[in-house]
Amino acid sequence: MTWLPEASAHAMRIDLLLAGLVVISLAVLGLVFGLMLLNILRFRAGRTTAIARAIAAHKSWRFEIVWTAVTLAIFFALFLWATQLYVVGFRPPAGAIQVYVTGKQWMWKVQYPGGQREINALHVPAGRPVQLLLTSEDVIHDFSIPVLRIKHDVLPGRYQSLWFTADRTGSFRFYCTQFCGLAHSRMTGTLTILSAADYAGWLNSTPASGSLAATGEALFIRSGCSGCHASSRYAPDAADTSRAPSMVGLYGSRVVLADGRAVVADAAFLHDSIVDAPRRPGASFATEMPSFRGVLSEDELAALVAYLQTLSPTLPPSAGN
Ligand code: HEC
Ligand SMILES: [Cu+2]
Repeated sequence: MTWLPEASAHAMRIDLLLAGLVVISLAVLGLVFGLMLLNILRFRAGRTTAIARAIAAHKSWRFEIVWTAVTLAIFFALFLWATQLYVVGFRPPAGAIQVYVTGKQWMWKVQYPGGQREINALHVPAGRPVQLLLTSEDVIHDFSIPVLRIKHDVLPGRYQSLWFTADRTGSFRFYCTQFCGLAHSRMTGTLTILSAADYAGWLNSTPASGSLAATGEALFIRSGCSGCHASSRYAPDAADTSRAPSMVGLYGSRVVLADGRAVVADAAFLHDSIVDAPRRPGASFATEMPSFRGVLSEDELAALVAYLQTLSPTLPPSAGN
């Protein structure tokens, strides 16, 4: 659709769903108002009531059941169609490029795995899946890229994930779509979709102070994590889990939480565990994990999460999300 630009196959699917909803709603509207009009004309004052009685005698249960069931089936099919699109939006394919996006009154800070940083700008390659890990440093924001038909609330203290594969190059706007204070309306930025070659060139020409994972490794030592957690497959600390669980192989593994739920340790799990360590049932460690809420900034947390992912090298980044 040219009057509503789209930049991904997902956007086209969302538009198709919208068109389907509109068409079916219009059909229902037409049917209801058409029948109303018909009956207004048929039973208008002055016509003999004999016809009315003849028609009323025709009321049948079969007819009632059929039209109720058919309507229900149509709207249930719409529900399944929409649910499927919604669920897909939260399952990034393995190997997606992970980009960390932090909302803050009133700007968007963006960090790339290579260590590049930007403000109110997002560069991505066309044809490759990109996962956004969204969080806020203050109030609730909402990250929306209309041209890709994706948006999600951005909450302080936890990660939300969105993903997309853009399929055309160009520059488009993204927005904060949750009123978040005085300068909310200026909390926008530019999404630039580049060809694979241009993206590689852009990464090279944008200064970065070491990859995100390398920054995270330094932080892991500086913040004291390494005092409790093993983070190397090699001696000396490889198998030492007396003080705390090992970070090796944690990312992408299945973990059981205190409430009995089993979850896959994805980027959001790592982030949320550092902010507030989950109590594992039956865990007995010599130490207790302190909360790092407010101690580490979201930029630092992103670096730590990127680093912890490299400790599961058999998995491509973001697998298992
Ligand atoms: C004083 C020791 C200590 C320090 C320092 C510490 N942790 Fe922990 N951490 C623990 C313990 C103990 C657990 C297990 C909690 C439980 O299951 O009850 C844990 C749990 C975790 C988990 C969840 C893993 C799981 O298997 O449940 C992550 C992720 C984590 N820590 C990362 C970090 C990072 C990153 C840092 C540094 C910023 C850090 N920890 C600092 C002791 C510590
Ligand atoms: Cu905002």
